[in-house]
Amino acid sequence: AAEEGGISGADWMTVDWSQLNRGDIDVFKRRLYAHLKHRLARSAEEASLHDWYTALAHTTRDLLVETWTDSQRAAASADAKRVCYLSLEFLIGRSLESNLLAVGMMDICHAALAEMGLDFGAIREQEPEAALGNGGLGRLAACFVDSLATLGIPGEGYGIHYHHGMFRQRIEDGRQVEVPENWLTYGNPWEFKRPDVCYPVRYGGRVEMVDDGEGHQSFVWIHAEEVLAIANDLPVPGYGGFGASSIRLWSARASQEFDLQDFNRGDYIGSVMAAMESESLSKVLYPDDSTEQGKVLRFRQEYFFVAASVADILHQFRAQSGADWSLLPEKVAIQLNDTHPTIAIPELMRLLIDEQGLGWDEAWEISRGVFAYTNHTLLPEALECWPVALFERLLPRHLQIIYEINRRFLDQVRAQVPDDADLVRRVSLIDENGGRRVRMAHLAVVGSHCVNGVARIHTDLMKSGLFADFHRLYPDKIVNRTNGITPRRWLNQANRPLARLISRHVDEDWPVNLDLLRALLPLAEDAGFAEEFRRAKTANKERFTSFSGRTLGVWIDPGSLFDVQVKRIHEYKRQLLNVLHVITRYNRLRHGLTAGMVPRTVIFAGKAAPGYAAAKMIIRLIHAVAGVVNGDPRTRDWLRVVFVPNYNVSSAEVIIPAADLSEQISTAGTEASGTGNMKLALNGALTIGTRDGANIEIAEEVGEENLFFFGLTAEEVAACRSGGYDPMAVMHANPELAEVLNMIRGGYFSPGEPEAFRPLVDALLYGGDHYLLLADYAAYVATQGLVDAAWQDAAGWTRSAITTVARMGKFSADLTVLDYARDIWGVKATAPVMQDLGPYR
Ligand code: B1N
Repeated sequence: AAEEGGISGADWMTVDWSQLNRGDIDVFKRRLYAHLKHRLARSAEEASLHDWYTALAHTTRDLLVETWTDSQRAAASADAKRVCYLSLEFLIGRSLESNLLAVGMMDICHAALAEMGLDFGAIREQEPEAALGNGGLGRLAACFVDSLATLGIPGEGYGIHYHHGMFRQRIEDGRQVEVPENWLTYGNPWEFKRPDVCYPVRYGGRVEMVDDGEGHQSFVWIHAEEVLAIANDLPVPGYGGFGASSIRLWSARASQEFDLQDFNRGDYIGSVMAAMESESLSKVLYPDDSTEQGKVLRFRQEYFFVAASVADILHQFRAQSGADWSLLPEKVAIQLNDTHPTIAIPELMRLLIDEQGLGWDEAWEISRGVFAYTNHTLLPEALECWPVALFERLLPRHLQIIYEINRRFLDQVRAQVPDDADLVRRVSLIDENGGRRVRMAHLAVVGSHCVNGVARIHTDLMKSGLFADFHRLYPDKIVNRTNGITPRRWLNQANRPLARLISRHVDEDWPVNLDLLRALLPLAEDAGFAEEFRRAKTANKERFTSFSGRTLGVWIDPGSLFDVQVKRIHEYKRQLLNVLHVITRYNRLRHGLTAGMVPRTVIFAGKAAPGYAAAKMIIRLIHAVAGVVNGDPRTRDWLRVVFVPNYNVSSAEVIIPAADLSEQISTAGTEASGTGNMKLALNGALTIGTRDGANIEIAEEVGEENLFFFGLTAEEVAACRSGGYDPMAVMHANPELAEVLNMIRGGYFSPGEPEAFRPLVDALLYGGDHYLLLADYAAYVATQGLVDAAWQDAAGWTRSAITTVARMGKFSADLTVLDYARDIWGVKATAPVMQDLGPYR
């Protein structure tokens, strides 16, 4: 079923047998059989596809372990500085194929399986995704660790070993239904459990002041609860078998199987329940992307993984460098992936002061030298503000430290800018409006030596908006690091037809030096190459088509223009604007206005946060519109709508290579960067988008003539909002728009329940249309007309697509990570590929 994530691709790989060594294939087979027999106790006759997957994963894992342990040892003996990337999310996806490609064993594996009569495509589908993230932020963390590994930068990711990752999305009656995801049911062959790497994490209780009698006071946290954090390591091989990295994921274990006191009182069940409760800490990923729920369990999760990671970092430092804590910033850089791990700042201060006996100033200098913070969103609803009362109850000592950080910081502000009480109120770490709250972003800014945004416009808006006061106080602190994606997974692995074509024409090192794709530029004018490029795209579209036919029962024409919007469903991303365009197009077709139009398939995929009613209603509307449009014999040859359920890394790997048009239509100023925009462009889709996030920088690279910009700029959005925007007037001025809105509002797509979608339209007409869909509607529809015209010029379209691919080198995560490494972390890359990185070295 589609929601099982099963998009298979038979014959996806072709093997060049002449390059293979007979002996290698035989060794591979022997290892595979050995795992099947000794690990699974199965014979080849008995083995299920899943057994083969497990045996194959272990065979592959054996191949990476050597480099993995070597590079860990090398980093340790070089005593090099290392990077710790703290993230509540790592959206890793499947590992079998990427690991085989990294160690260069893909062809041998294919040959071995083929001789054994096994289908790699089918075996690959057995692997459940490691979906330990919501969307872009979590996938970015996974791409960055891939780059650390490939570049040979010492360091790793730290996160949570969620028992249940991102929920599986089922669609029932056109509605999203969330189903728990169970990726660990059959075990995880990739991970190494480390029960010996284990740290206690404490909560609750009170703080006592101790006086040593000589006027020196110190603080003791008498905690009330304790949980153990156990390490699980996922090896991440670098491409080409040089470096390696890992992701250390913590799982929670009760520090006592059961509470002895309860047990002795005769409450056996109660005592075991308490243990279960502490294990709930790593049970489930919060499925909210860009919204903050303020839930106690989330707060506990954040401290849980932070406390374990910081303890581990200090433990390793001590083992390596002894107890001269002033050296810590020379040995470790800790990157905070958004504010989720920000409690690491007071945690490090606490350990240095309370446990190691350092003075405040010394501890503070060390701490600021170690931490850097990445901001990923400006949306107010996503900014973490934890109630002071929650800190008092769970982390009383951390609250004291935050107060002291704040006291010293505000003194400095008053000294720097006298007599500005409002400034002090605005920048304070404590929000005093309504219940008192800790502003985690302010804590992160004050406690870090560097703060970065994730695309140029986003960083500029941080400086002029959210962090304007901080930018005046610390003019050099806020910098830009535009996001990137790993070319290994997002081109070499996901798009084999194009990757093979590229490798025939440019230096085969392109997966570790994406700028080499520039060699494709002259080929954009070459008719023969263009033909091959189109053939690769068609192969990807056919793979998608056979999947959607088999699993969704929607048969689409691979010759139509594939218009793709895949990402979390959110009002600011404006999937609803896309739907307004689809309905407009439908109406024109119904009225016989086909002039200039080309056949299109509009593809959506994405999950809504379970409590986000508007986003769920948009999913329902997409299905309702699909039902009407796909069923109408007058229009079905011209327009189809497909919603692919359960969007995840694996389905992205199939959808993205098939796309012709990439929809990046967020209200300007709202999408911090986007990374799907980069993946789609790298796979040869042309972008229709707003001047938002990384779209702006993509346009600078690929050329505005090769993409379709439309709509208000961020400045115009701000002006429009403050200048009495009247959505109703916009509707009245545009009869086509009025017709579309009336159809949705009047139940055209929901005849059995005419009011079903009214709230969506009412939010636009009477609710202020916060994301300015109506303001951008006319420009969007007109620009979609330009897309049709461009598509009719097949040669011109292909030229633009090739040019786009050739000019996407800037968005390799390798370059992004190198920029962090050089200026923010102060660490060096050691991989031989560094020689090839030319101007970016
Ligand atoms: O981070 C991505 C960006 O490319 C996207 O533009 C941005 O929307 C995304 C709370 C978030 N920002 N904030 C989150 C995720 C989970 C959560 O609980 C916020 N995700 C982003 C990578 O920079």
